[in-house]
Amino acid sequence: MRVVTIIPTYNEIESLPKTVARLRSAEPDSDILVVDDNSPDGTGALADRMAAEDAAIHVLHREGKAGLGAAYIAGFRWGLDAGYDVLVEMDADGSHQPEELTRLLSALREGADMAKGSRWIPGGRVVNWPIHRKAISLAGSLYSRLMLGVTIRDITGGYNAFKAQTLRTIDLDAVESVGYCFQIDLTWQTLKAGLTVREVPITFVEREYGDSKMSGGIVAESIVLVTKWGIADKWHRLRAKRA
Ligand SMILES: Nc1nc2c(ncn2[C@@H]2O[C@H](COP(=O)(O)OP(=O)(O)O)[C@@H](O)[C@H]2O)c(=O)[nH]1
Ligand SMILES: [Mg+2]
Repeated sequence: MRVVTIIPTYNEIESLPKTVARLRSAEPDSDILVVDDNSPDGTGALADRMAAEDAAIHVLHREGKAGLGAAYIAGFRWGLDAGYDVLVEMDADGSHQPEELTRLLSALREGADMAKGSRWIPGGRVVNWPIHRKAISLAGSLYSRLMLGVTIRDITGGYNAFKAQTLRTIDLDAVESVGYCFQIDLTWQTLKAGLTVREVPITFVEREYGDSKMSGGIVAESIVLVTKWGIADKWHRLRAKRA
């Protein structure tokens, strides 16, 4: 299995080297693609220096901050073109433990089409998260379960591994979300394609350095899109029943 771990960055100059070093030692067979949106703090230039010293590290530079979803889509296209068998999503800020990647990869080996790191199944947990972030995360997953009729406990989670075939099957052009709703979007597209998503327990640790890019707009986008997808899905089911 040729694996590439995609790390999107926006102002992660303190966190990125720590995350990359941990990933290189925990999972030496995984290549790394940093997707930087022209971070004002120089994260992109730092990533270039790391790439110059380590052939497993690659960097994709984008013009400006265009959201997590857009950064990952660009990273997926790069990874698919380069012929990787597995593509992994990982935050730069240390929230996703590189040492736990092996669990996600095992789930794919055991047959899952997408492995989803989950904070909200037995064995999963969050460390140092303020109560309002826990509430947003749990409410987001609950609302998605109700609207979309899925069983996933942590649908907004961003520590995911995909077989290349999964990303080829779902239409990346159809992914509409810009912000973190992207994670719900990808999971929903995978399930709708009839593929299997397996949740794997992870420990999510809140960042020590830098700032979260979470915003009210990101939450609003998720509510609007999940509601829209849920209504469309119920409508299709109703029509299928009548036909
Ligand atoms: N390239 C890129 N990366 C982003 C963008 N927004 C967030 N990220 C990265 O996505 C990851 C998760 O973001 P973070 O702000 O930590 O979200 P939180 O953990 O939900 O608070 C981090 O590695 C960020 O640097 C963006 O617009 N472009
Ligand atoms: Mg974070």
